[in-house]
Amino acid sequence: MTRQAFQRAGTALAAAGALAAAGIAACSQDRSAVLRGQGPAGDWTADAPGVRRLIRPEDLPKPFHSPHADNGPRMVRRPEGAWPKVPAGFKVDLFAEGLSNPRLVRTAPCGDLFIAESGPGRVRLLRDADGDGRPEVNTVFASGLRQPFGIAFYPPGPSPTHVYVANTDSVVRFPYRNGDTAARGPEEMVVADIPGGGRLRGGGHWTRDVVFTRDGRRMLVSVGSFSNSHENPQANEERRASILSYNPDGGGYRLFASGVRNPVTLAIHPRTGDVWAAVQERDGIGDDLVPDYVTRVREGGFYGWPWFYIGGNVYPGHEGKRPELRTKAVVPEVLLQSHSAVLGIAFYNGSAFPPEHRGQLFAALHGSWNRRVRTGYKVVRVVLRGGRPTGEYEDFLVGFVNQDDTVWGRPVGVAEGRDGALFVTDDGANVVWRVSATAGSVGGRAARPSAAALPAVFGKSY
Ligand SMILES: [Ca+2]
Repeated sequence: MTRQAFQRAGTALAAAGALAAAGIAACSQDRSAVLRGQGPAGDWTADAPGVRRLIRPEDLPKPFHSPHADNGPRMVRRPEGAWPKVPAGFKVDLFAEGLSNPRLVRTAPCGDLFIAESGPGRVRLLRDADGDGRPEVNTVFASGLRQPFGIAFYPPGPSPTHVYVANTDSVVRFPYRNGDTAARGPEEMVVADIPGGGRLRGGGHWTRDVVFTRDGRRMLVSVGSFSNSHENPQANEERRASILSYNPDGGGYRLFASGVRNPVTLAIHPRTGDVWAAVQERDGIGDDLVPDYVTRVREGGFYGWPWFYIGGNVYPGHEGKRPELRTKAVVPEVLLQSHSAVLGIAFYNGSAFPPEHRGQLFAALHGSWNRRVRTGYKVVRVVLRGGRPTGEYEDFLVGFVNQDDTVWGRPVGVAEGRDGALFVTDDGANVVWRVSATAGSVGGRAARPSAAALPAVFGKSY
């Protein structure tokens, strides 16, 4: 069977599975309908706004339960009439288009969106000054960067003095004041020796994120592994598959967490101060292994890589190694469909969305390249209760995969705007989407805060 025929067969099987679970789509707004485990209903054909999933460590199959797939998406232009789908009470607008490889997005305290255009090595700034849902200012804040991804405003709070940018191999910063549309001074080196990856250094996970703890005293930098699961002992994995901790000036290095294969993005919970990470897990041992995850990260925690996964499961090829670490491997809190390719995460701290969407975590799933039937290609809501994960996650923004298996959009970054909308970068269509609550929805309100409300919003803790 050719690979394409195999994919078609897989898609047909999945569709049958989805039909068998016919209640799923019809009950997509029914909070009691939760898809458990992985399997046929876990792919894109069962996606719809409101569909919830719960994957537990005991749901994992054995390694090599299915063949390894290599079927990255064939990207196409958005078909006529296609548009991202969101739950009732929300709408999606195209905020900006014509960007170049838009990746991570973060909101400045003044409301400007800072977007890493990793390919061309720059940070773009978008500003919707008049609140009409389109940016009047669209400009380059900084350029000449090296595969930039992470962006952080320092110190935390309403009046940052610097914008930090995580290149693949360093952390740099620029002097900044609210309202600046271009760096007001030259780049300053903060950490010059982050292990780099990707196009410049010939391999390995290349994205680096940077965030500050809520008290502003520590700077956390996430660094993915060089290899899949350290199959080649010669590969240099020093200070990789880790979250590194520094003083904001780049001194005071220490290890914050280890064994986290590819912690693409980090987020600090605005009220609890917990450190959260979105982590991509391993490839090559089947369609339903290893689940990507989103979790609170314990300082000093070891998350298994490369010898173990999702707790003490032994990764094939590492049998008998490091037995003393097996019981120490922390089980992550929210397991996502394997190969979803989780990228951006952001807390929703605003009040424009209906109540059940407040205080929640949104996660962008870039989409699988190594699963027979695609999964990901959507934004999900990680369901929190009182700032803690429940383990469940729910489809929020879907619809980027066509029936013929081509793909027209790939979500990367998510950020809450000052106006309470959710912004999503898409490096498949090279656009930014804006998701807002529609007038008249439960808990909805005018998208733009009144002038009188601005200072309070402005001063909230990011
Ligand atoms: Ca505007």
